[in-house]
Amino acid sequence: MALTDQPENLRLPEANRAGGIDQDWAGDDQDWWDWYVTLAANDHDPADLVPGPGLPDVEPASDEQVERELAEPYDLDPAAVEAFARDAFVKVPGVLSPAVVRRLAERLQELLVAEHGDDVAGRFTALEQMWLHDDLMRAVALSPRIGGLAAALLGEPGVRLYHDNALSKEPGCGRTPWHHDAEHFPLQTTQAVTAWMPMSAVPGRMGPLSFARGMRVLDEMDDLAFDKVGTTYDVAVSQRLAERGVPVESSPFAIGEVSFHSALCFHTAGPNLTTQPRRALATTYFADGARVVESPTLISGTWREFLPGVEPGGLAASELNPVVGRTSGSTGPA
Ligand SMILES: O=C(O)CCC(=O)C(=O)O
Repeated sequence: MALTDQPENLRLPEANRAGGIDQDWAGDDQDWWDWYVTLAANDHDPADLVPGPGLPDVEPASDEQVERELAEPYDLDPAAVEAFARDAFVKVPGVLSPAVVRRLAERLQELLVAEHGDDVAGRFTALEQMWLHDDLMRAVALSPRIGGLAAALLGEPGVRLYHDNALSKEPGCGRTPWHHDAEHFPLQTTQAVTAWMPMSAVPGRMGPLSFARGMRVLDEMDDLAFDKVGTTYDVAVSQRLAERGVPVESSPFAIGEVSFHSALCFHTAGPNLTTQPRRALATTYFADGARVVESPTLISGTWREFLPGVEPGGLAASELNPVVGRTSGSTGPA
């Protein structure tokens, strides 16, 4: 406890400890994740780690094969579009081949170790804006296949890239707190979607992304206050979902399966109780034409890096936000 008797969270940058959430995040993206996972309630310290599934047991694709696959359109079942509109998320099978997953997973391993080293047990390590300096990661972030799926699911003629992310839940890392992304993205639209692309199969013990079913779940949560210090928001969302009987989809991911969740989707992830890092590439897209909100909060983290030169209220269309998905006509970057 601080002298004021207010609870403290030492993972918050000092500049963010006083006041509420209406302030700019003062740390970097990794600081944000190190703080964010402290907002999740965990019953006990993760123990008894078991081996994970390993990487796909195939030869990795060549870089050319990765680029080719990610450039090809995916034949989306119209039922998936309906499911997304109703449920706020959908899991789409076979978006990436096992060989492509393997190649991307190997590259991601190199990038993560270069940035964070290998003494990371129990942490949630992240990377963002990889596409600016890595050709394979650029093929993912600017992928007409993934961007096209995002545009089709949102029903938008064009979607722009917000950012790419690597999300590595290291062995023994606890839960990801319940949240929805509309408060993470400082955008005046909820027409935004994140493609969560696991870099292996993700069994239940590894912490697959889990989703509360329903596009209007936010209506049930409107009165709950975000807690920037402790776990009360995470606990309150979890209790409210149970009280209101909101179904939660918490199933394993197969190799190559990709989930798409709306900015309105409440989601969480379990702890990683395996000895293998639970890794995913997550790319977020939003409707072309969206503007930045007037007052971004610290929950939006390092948003200025993703929208350089764009001020609050401005059009979210910097040079780092190309149109990468279209529902008709060209599917390439604008
Ligand atoms: O990977 C995780 O555990 C959380 C990811 C997440 O919340 C997101 O991609 O929106």
